[in-house]
Amino acid sequence: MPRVAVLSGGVGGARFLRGLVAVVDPGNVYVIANVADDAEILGLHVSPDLDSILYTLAGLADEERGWGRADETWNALDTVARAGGETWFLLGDRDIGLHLVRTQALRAGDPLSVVTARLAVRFGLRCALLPSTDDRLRTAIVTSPGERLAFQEWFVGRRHADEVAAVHYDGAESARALPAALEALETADLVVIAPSNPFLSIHPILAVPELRAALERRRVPCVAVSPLVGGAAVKGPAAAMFASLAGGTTAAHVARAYVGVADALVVDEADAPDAHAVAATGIQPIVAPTLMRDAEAAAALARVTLEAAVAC
Ligand code: FO1
Repeated sequence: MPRVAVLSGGVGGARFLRGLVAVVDPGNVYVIANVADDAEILGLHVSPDLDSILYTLAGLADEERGWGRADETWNALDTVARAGGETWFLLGDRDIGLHLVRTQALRAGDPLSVVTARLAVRFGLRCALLPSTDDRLRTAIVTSPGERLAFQEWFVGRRHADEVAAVHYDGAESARALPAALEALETADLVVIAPSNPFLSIHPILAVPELRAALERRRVPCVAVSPLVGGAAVKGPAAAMFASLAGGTTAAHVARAYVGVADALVVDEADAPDAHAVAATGIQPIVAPTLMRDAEAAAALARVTLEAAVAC
């Protein structure tokens, strides 16, 4: 069984991981997750990408909303509203329980990776869930008029409506990679970049110098999966960000976001006409259905990704 290290953001990455752990031994899967979306909301430390992965792999995610728990209730938030607190970022009752435990542990001095490992065990995960760093790393968005916003202020507060002129990863330069994440990259038989937004989920991981260096000196294949289908995002602002930051939304634009780190890019059948342009970037195109409509489709995509590595 191959050891697989996966760089992942939230919802798209989580769905891909559900497929992956169905086709390889979860004990051989090491998820290196984005933490640059993390935010302090109502005094609680929220880690959206870690939690999307945790909830999805535990079978507890709200599939339709794409974040938070299924069967959620909002009593705590109703009380927050009544008490005059901030309610722009929706925290459900079930979700809050997790943030309470995480926040208490962080305040007591536990690193995020230690808390996350404990939560992963408690929620029955069999793969390793590794924050990319234990240090403070935060995405900031510069909008086209030049306004600088904290990530969640732009994403949730403004519903990612403002055009993005630049993205900053505050703290990345001095952030130390999580040693277990480095080890996962160094001992993997294969590295996968999940179908996540490169600008919001994958580049903040690669902005940690030790992680980028580990990926650049790897001797094993790295296969990325495109988050765009026919130039559009399945969910979220990826296509709009490719348009404003990379000048287009074709599969070749996605490939260019991964030059130097990926050997192959899995693109959707809708993007087959762009395969030559992907190849021209030096990254091998692999054409396959990439929409993860259900668990079977996600498992099939994981299989294609593993097979692509053999062909690299
Ligand atoms: N996304 C929203 O669009 N609105 C919300 O109110 C919201 C609340 C929320 C609470 C907990 C959590 O883990 C995630 C939440 N998200 C919400 C999603 C999240 O902020 C974004 O999807 C990611 O950060 C982008 O990857």
